[in-house]
Amino acid sequence: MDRQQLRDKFRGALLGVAVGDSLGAPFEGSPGLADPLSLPRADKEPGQLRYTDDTHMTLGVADSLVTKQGFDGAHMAETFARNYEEEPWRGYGAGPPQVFHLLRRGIPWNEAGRMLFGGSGSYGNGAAMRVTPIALAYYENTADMLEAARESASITHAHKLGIEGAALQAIAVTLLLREPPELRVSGSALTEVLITHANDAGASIYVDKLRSVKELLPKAPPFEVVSRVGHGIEAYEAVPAALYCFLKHSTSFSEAVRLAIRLGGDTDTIASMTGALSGAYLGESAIPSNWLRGLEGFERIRGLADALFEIALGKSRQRGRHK
Ligand code: R7I
Ligand code: MG
Ligand code: MG
Repeated sequence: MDRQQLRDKFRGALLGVAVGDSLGAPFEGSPGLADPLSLPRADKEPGQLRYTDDTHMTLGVADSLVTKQGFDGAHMAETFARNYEEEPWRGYGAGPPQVFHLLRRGIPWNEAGRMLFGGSGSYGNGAAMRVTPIALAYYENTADMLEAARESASITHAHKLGIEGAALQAIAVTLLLREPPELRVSGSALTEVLITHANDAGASIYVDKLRSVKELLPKAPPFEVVSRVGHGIEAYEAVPAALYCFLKHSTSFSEAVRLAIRLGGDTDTIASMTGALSGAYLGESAIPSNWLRGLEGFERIRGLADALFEIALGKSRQRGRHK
């Protein structure tokens, strides 16, 4: 794959997060399954598509990776807390602000997340929804990527299911970055890789849900996914649901994101994770230009994708030298 195509995929993944989030946000919590929704037109004013916490936290991950040229837990936690304090109205889940409060009381970044939900940590989808920049920066090295994905997740989502949701989403993004879109991804093969990962991690609920995704994919209509997989705020529902939406329409960014929104439930987050997968596979060039034009922070997000691309290339050169 040439450099230009790979950079297009990096941009597509990060812009995909923000576009899916912004388009899905007005429908968060809707029952879904209704008649096809007419999505807001975004071709009027730049900035009309406003993103939520999903993108806000993703940009925090990206900023921290770029500043530190890799994962630094204390720095990333501080970045999250500061961003939240500046823009607390982005629609955050209940857990992360509690973690930020604990951090401000001096609790270390790698302990605060574990103190939530009676000491079990959160299994919300908030770590998976923001993991894309980790997948980008470490896209060539699965072991390093998984370590960074898991540690970054644990800052706010220390429950094993919160962490493994982030790991699964990150693996899917890296595999799709490496895949040239002309080659038509095999949904069944990609889902199998994720099932193996979930199995190895001992996360059986993901194994079950991913098996359902695989079974449901060839069938029509797609909405059985809501009853079998779910569309909720839990990572073990939202991550497999996003994979389903992407695979169901793997050659069309807009169809995949529209399906995620039509499923209802946690629409901004599922559409955002669907957008990350589709963008990583098809590239920025596959995202409708009116959506990109309307996106809040478009230039900044694209610039961060380019900075992550440079980090990834730097890591690749370093690995080459050490071989
Ligand atoms: O995961 P999180 O950051 O929320 C992300 C969601 C996305 O939809 C965003 O768009 C935004 O709207 O919020 O926030 P958390 O509070 O960590 O997790 C989300 C919810 O999952 C919690 O508020 C709980 O309702 C539930 N939850 C749990 N419930 C019981 N026991 C998460 N972990 C637990 C648990 O261990
Ligand atoms: Mg949100
Ligand atoms: Mg959401």
